[in-house]
Amino acid sequence: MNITPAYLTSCYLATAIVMGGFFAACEQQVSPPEPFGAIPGEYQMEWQKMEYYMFAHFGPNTFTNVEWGNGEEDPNVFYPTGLDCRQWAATAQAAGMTGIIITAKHHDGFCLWPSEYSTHTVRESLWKEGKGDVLKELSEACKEYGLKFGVYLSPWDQNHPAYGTPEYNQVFANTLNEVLMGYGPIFEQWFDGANGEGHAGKKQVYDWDLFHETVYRNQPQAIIFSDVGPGCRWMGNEQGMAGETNWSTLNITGFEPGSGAPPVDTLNQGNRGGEAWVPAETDVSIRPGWFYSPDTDDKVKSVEQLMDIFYTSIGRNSNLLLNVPPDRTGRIHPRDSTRLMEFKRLREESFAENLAAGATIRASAVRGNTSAYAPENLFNGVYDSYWATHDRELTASLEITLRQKQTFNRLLLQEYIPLGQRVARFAVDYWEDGLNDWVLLTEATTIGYKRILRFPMVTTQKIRVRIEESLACPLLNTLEIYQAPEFLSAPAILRDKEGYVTLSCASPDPVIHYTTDGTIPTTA
Ligand code: FUL
Repeated sequence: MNITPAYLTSCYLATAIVMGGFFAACEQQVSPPEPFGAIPGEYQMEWQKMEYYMFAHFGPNTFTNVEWGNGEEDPNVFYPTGLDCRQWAATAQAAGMTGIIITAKHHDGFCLWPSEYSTHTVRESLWKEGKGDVLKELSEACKEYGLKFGVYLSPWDQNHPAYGTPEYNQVFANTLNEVLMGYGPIFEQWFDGANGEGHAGKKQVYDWDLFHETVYRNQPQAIIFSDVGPGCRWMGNEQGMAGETNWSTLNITGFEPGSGAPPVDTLNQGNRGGEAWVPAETDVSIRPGWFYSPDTDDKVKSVEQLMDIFYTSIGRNSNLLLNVPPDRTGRIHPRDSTRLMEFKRLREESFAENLAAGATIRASAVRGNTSAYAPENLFNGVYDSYWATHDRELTASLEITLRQKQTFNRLLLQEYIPLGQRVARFAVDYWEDGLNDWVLLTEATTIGYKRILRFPMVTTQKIRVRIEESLACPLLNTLEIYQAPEFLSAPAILRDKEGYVTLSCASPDPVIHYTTDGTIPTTA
């Protein structure tokens, strides 16, 4: 066929609504989209795909019923009667987690390994006659169970005599060095921002450059967590609620972890078009406290609470670091492990069958009108293939026709973030046969690595995703639809200063019935 410029133009016009089979006749060479703004590094991408991993707070506080030990505890209080790190790893693996991060040293300064740079360690305890090493046991167990291993080391140290003096920074760097050299590979280095007084009543000015340089020298692939990254960021609360709007980009110049961090709502939402790629990590505990206490055995979060947390973390462009504190025997308590398995089962039931499989899809625009960027790429399960629009096309829509009418209540979308986070606002409509028209189903802002929208059950054969605002041409690589079991989460009842009462429920599944005159509500 003789392809003339006029022919290409007519192809372009004709594909204003793109039909799959049309590409073959009109394939053109088209350049891939340019990266937009800050983009993730290779290790940040690997980290993002880990999604869900375990936090293990363990140390003297496990035995003393306190959350913050003061560093004056007798090392002998640390006495797990049957430490079994393989049980932690087996539990994490069975729960569907991808790694474990342990509190190698919390604010009390107690080291779970026999550190050369401290006199407050497992070596000073009677546990295993001073010959024990929790980091060794856990790092080996993680390898055995195919999990990644990470460490939390608190710079705040209420035990070390040098804390509060310039020498302490080098002591802490040596401590880090020892852990990172001795127990790697380390996928994440967790830096707590807490900066309190040492036992001599002094505060420390931390040398973050020295600490970061020590991490990267030993473990170049490690993702450094802190309030402001640089690898990933605290998302501003410990309740498991990442922002509805959640940018993985953050302005970091002039900020520091701890009191010098950006406001918590900025950490919660990130900065639109922010200068650095610092994605959110949601850290939350399965119990009311971070450390084990027998007082909280009956307060392990319910499976519904965990499921809500799943949707407000992983479902909102954040990784989930779920704390499951080992108990005084040195094992994960059966209450917690049972709950983890129930949570896993509910996730499996919720995402059992992708109802978008076998659907047909049309896009309002396709980059270069080529199959390389066709909307079918949303369905092929290949991470690196995506649908894209032309550079100048910042709004677009996708129309999905399912194989048959389906009933569903979840929509999962993924942006192709290796080229930057772009989508700022979008809406989803469903086709209502009775009205012969589209009806708005839900609206949201950011997508990022993964966004899962919850809405009440709807039955339809067609949905439409409208991208209403994007910082650069949108790139999406996954669209899935599910019918998840409906569940109740505890209703929240709020009354403001004016006496205005709001009834809400984290899960959109239940329908709330109420009266305003004190009578018992009915479904009417
Ligand atoms: C906080 C600490 O003070 C808590 O004890 C806990 O370790 C939490 C994950 O980080 O800043």
